[in-house]
Amino acid sequence: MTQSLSSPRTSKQPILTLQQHILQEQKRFPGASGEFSWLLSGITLATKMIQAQVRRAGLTDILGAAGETNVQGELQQKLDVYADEVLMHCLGVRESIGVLASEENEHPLILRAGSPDAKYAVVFDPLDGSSNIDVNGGVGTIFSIMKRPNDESASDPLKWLLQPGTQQVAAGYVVYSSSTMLVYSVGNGAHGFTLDPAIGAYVLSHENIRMPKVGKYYSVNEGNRDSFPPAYSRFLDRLRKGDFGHPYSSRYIGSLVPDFHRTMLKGGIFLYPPTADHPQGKLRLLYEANPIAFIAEQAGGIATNGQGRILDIHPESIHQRTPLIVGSETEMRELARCVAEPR
Ligand code: AHM
Ligand code: MG
Repeated sequence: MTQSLSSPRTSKQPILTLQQHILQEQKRFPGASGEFSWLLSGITLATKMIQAQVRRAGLTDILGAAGETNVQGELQQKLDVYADEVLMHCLGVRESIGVLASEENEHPLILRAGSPDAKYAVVFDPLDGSSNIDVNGGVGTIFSIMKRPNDESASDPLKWLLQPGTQQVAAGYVVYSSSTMLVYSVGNGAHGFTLDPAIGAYVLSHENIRMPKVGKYYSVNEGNRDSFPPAYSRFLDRLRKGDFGHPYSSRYIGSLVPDFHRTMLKGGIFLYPPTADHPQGKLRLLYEANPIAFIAEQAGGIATNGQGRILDIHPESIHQRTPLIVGSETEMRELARCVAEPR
């Protein structure tokens, strides 16, 4: 099937870039100085650099593997290390950021916590699902932004990070797949932008995303099923049998960002419950579950740890794990029913 190209002059839809959208959003905050859009531009620049390398991933076998020198004489890095360094670099120079934390580093990077200009903390997973790189599967970057606390706890940079997800001022992700797409929210809906590689700009393609109230797919690593708490097995049986209106199909990549992105656009449910190997869940609260839950709620979905709302959890450590169940209203309600059943 061929795709038709419409002329920008005749298209009814105005072309809106992410940069313009962020500036528009910022106007909603009286007295905003522009520093927040400058901060977000650090993330967009970094993700453009990351996607450029992700697109070349298969070539590293030809041009040099990680840890080797390639034909241009450059040292090849593993992509997740590269992604981490790019984000650290692009965000590290933004004066408004006091603290950075990443999945790749055990300890947070305290940049300028004492400075009055430093108002934000950013946490990120630079390249989630990176084992998918070897097979041309989708991967993603996930980020969450919090404000410096406005009480005495601000003197401890760790406290900037250990805030519940409700305190996120912005969150988002980039999915590197058949196209590169950035989805973000500042608490005013979730909006998606597709990178146009020809002009190097993220262009608004999915305004005010709404998660369908019910879907057709569930997404879970069924290999772990024997060690799920029994309520999850019961729930999966009921999904398959059609107890909730229709039989469900399964879709699972094993890469959170594209698995969630599909769930948000098509409806349904994504589950990473506690397992024998990961009794606290596998996914990380601060830079995986929280930003995904923020986006999900902004799109009209629900995100829990099986017991309560993800965004209400008070984190105790930066790399803390949590079960994550996120999806459409209908499936999330049925799961909550299964979990509450006496057994
Ligand atoms: P990573 O941070 O080491 O990449 O692991 C996180 C990934 C998620 O993207 C995905 O949802 C999950 O691990 C898949 O785990 P599993 O392979 O156990 O199903
Ligand atoms: Mg990860």
